[in-house]
Amino acid sequence: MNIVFYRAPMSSAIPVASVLTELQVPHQRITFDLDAGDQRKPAFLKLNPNGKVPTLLVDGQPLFEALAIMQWLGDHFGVAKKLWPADGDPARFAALSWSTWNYVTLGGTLSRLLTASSPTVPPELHHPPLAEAAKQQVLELFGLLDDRLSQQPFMLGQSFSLLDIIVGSTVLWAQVCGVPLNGHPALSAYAEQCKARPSIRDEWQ
Ligand SMILES: N[C@@H](CCC(=O)N[C@@H](CS)C(=O)NCC(=O)O)C(=O)O
Repeated sequence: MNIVFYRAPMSSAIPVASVLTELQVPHQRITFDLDAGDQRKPAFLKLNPNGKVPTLLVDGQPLFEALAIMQWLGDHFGVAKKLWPADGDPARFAALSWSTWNYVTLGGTLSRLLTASSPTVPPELHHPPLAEAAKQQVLELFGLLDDRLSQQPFMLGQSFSLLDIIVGSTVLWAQVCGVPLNGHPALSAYAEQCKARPSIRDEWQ
């Protein structure tokens, strides 16, 4: 199987890079300079009309959206390594639910926080009350993770899985965006553990 991975430093491609490393999937990496507009070149837009990384090319077939890519990598390479539950495994529903929650619910709320306050967004779009409300919502969602992780060390139970790369990477990103973890001790300890995992650590340097 021939896999080409389009990425950019400090981007949404980070967790996908960690998953590829964790699973030791042979692939070719192509690093885009997003400021130079590599992602808008016509040949790439034919693969992903959104002009975004991450994008994977699997035997010539494009696959985009980080969540879809990681769920596919989990199914294809993660099950044999016991890092992703197969269909029929009791942990499968939790893996699908929490990985989707990570992008849609937690990621969506984090994205509202960034739009309302990030220095990378034009100041005329900033909205301090909206930013504060979104930050409080992220903290509430962190509460759900903290509850789960105070009962078990990893998102799926006793052992590390790809779900921890998915959720751990978003928690680390939220920290970069200024959301504190100190009110959530189990989540805080979990974030440290994720940060120390070589497949995650190496992508954040
Ligand atoms: N929902 C997409 C988001 C991808 C995305 O926004 N990628 C950004 C980098 S973080 C990008 O490629 N931006 C280039 C551009 O918008 O021109 C995913 O999860 O894969």
